[in-house]
Amino acid sequence: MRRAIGILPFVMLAVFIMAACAGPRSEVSGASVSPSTGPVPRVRATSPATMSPAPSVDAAFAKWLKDFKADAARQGIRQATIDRALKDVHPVQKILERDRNQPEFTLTLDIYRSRVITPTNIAVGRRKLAQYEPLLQSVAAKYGVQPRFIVAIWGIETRYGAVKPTSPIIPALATLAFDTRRPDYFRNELMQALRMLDAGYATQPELNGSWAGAMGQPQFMPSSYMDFAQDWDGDGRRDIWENPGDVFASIANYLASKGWSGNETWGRPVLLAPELREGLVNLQRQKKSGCKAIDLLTEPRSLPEWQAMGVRRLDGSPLPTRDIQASLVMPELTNGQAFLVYRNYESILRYNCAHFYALTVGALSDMIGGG
Ligand SMILES: [Ca+2]
Repeated sequence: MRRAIGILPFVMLAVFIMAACAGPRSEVSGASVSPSTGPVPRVRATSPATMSPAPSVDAAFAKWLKDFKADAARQGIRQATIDRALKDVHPVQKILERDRNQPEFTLTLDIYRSRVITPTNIAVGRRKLAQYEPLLQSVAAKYGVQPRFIVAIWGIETRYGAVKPTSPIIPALATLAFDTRRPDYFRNELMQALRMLDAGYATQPELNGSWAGAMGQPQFMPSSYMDFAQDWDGDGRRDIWENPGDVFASIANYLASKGWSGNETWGRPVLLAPELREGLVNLQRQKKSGCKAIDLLTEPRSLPEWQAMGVRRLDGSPLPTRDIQASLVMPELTNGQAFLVYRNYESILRYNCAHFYALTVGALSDMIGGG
């Protein structure tokens, strides 16, 4: 993985995002596999560079797979689907290695953001916004999500659809479900992938994605596909792989279902009084949301309250007087930049539970613009 990092900045970014993830779709990140990387070699590959598993791994996996197949049958998935989907599936050693060796947080927010928000990515985002404006406006009207946010997420996940991850997701999900780190999460995702096949939502050759199973231009996990993907053009298929309307509507529907407010933005960078910076930890929420990044936000307060506590716009001027609830976030703790974020920011964190991701979506959406 580190070898690829040097070659492909986007892969590194995606891996970095992944390291911070905990949300429903965010066990993985977007654009985490470059089209040039190709399918990940299987454990049984004979390449000298590929580690061979101990025989006991194969035996343990075979037992696990037998149990999973029986479970899938009990859950009503047709035997033919199960047999076809899981034929010749083996644990993928490289995926186990990636999952167990996710890199430390070494990027700063500035570096991270500058690698995602390049002049090219901004220019392409603006061009896509113009190219698809009528479609995006229609989607925005239905779901109440501003086009610039849909385009920003699309751009960050798969570079506006240009990146097409090519790892078969069934072996990837089976490997991660068999692994001991997060078996329940990935077992459910594998089951949902089988449901997609059983229902004819996708064919097995179409089920390609990132190394951890995120699919299509919005990088949905199978469970997110089942729950949130949309058939915008009404052709009977929720095509998050190729159909722009389906892609946009699926992203918008996901955000809308996570509480998006179409007449608010995401937040803004701010200046803090020094004592507020030091005392931030005392203001953090006590609840557990399932997303660590959300738990690290402060309890929401009104803008006038934050103003009274010493928060200002970046230029030092007073905050807007608008009656809106905001939380304070400092993703790099006491030394880094501070942001006041609104309700929509949490919706972005539900898409991918990482502050760097959500802040970058916000910043890119501001630069793409368009309301
Ligand atoms: Ca469709």
